Amino acid sequence: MSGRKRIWNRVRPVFAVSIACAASSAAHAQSMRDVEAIAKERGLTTQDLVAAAKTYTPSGQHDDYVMFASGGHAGQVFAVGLPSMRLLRSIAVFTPESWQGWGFGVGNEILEAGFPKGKPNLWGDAHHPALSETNGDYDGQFLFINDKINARVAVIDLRDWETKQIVKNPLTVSDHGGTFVTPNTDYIIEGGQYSVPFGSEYAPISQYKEKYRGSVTLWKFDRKKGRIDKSKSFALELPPYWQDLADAGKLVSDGYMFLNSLNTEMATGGIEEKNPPFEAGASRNATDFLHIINWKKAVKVYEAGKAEMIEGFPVITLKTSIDEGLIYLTPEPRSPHGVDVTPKGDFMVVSGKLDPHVTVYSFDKIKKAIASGSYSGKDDFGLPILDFDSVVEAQVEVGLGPLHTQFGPDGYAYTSLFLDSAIARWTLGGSYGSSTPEPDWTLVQKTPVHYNVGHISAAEGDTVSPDGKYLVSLNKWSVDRFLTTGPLLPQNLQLLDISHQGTNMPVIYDMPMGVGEPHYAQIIKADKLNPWKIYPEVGWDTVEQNIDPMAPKSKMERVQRNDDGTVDVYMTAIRSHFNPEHVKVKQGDHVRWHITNIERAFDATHGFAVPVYNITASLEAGETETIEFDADIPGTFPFYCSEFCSALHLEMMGYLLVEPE
Ligand code: K7E
Ligand code: CUA
Repeated sequence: MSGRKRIWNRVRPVFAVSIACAASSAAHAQSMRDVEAIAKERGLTTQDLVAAAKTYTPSGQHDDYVMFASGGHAGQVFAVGLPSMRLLRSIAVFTPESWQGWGFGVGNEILEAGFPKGKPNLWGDAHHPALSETNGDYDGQFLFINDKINARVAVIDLRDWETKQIVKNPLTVSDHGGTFVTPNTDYIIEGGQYSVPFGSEYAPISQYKEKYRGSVTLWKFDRKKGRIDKSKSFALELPPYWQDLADAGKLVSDGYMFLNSLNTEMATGGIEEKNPPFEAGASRNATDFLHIINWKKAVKVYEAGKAEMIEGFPVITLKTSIDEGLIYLTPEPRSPHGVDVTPKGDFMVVSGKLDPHVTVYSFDKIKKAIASGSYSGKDDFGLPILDFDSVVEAQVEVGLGPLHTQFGPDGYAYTSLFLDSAIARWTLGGSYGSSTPEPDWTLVQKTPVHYNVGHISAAEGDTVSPDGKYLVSLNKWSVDRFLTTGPLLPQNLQLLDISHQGTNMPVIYDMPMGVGEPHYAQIIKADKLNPWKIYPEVGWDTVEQNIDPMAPKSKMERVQRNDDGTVDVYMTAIRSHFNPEHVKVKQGDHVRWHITNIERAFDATHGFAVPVYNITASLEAGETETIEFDADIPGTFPFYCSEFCSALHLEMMGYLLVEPE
């Protein structure tokens, strides 16, 4: 401190300034004593104080990154700021969410479009979020996420952070290899998981090999419309292995995609019939298959009309794929999990859950092996198998239970180790910049995490230009890290500082996540996101992202009875009243209730809630919603605004009067 004071005195030799300086320096010294006293009282180490300084974000100061984490069986997406690890928002996707009114009047048709076999399904197992990309880099426009339990894909528009579309996969009933985008978001990849007969139709399990099938679907994304275009989407038939995770090639490997798999044994379980259980049967072989698929060529084959319609959806059959040379296999070590393409697109990293290594495949070698046409064999379905030794670049021993790999900007890769409960940092050969040691593939260090890590996510860590800086470890168990919350404990999202090269990679924050089980997350630089502060115009239809011509406007509020016995309510909301306040209908009327929030102020959200009728909505400034219901229950129903919007918020109410027949 005295050093700094001396310099200040030298550059500003004014007596008054010196006094002020001395005073502030005294205050500073007092603050430091306070910090020391607090640290002592709370038992904090110097490292703890450094971690706090790295993550504490004062009021009004914004985070540098946003992490979009899947909500697991909460069926939602959670947006978390980094480095503060503050939960910023949940985004309702597959599961009704009452704050946003999702499924309670808002988004009902979007949810219904995803109902499998038309059956109302009101939850999802949200798995792998994927941010839209331009040239392999996140562009901040859209977010996609899959639902593993029912094989659905959702589209979220990052202008308003709301779900716009849910599509149900017509072929498979569970998916895991999604969502992953191609480098310009032309396609969203959705790989299946547990094989079923196409369309999830019935077939006895004894016909597994003949009737059951795997698949990978390429959903065409129309960026202009912000929607998946089902009419330009197609799938590839795959053997009934359990295709697992996927990744799209990029840069040198652009045009290809990679899926790992398990249960190439085609075990069918049946522990109750004294068969080996799945866990044994599906990990009998020493290797499974990495699927290498030329998706650009597949698009051409599809566009040439060579796909077959199955379950009303175009499918490139295995036979066509073999004839056209679309799919190649190569062995991957025991119970593989995850396939992650390096930033330059030159290597594919596969982990073996039961193998302490990550296996690194060279795309260059893969291309050469395909071109040479010399295969080490074919699988039971006739797919060519590339010789393992001819396509592998390296195997790096990283520790026990490797799962997922992410990347830094400096030639480092990071792999989660489930059994070790650790994150491994290792070097990606020598081709990645000068900061890494000589051309080698070496484990640099391991940092313990708590506990049972699944996915990890590094800042922009699966793009062509990873940022480094932060890595979040999504831990499945938290055990003793927090207060015990009964036998059901939160997940633990741990933030690691990876900005220092070499051996220092400390955990700097523990974030309990007491909602669902986040699986995977992607972390984007906050300044790439450019969300609306309010809807662009009053009367905004948030599905069409345009003005709703039917939107109620100020001075045109009314309750309109139509000849066909339906009733249209045209209502506006502004602090602190609805207009109209009396809505009188007759029992049996079909009611279309249109409401516009005509506010233009930042954050001026109103709620709309009706008792008994199971209706709730969140109306952001400018938003129009139409809520439809049958007024089948007569009575007196006070509706009200459910957001504490103003001093007279409690007065923001009205009566729905349903006159008995
Ligand atoms: Cu590894 Cu479902 Cu992405 Cu979990 S998956 S860990
Ligand atoms: Cu509007 Cu409370």
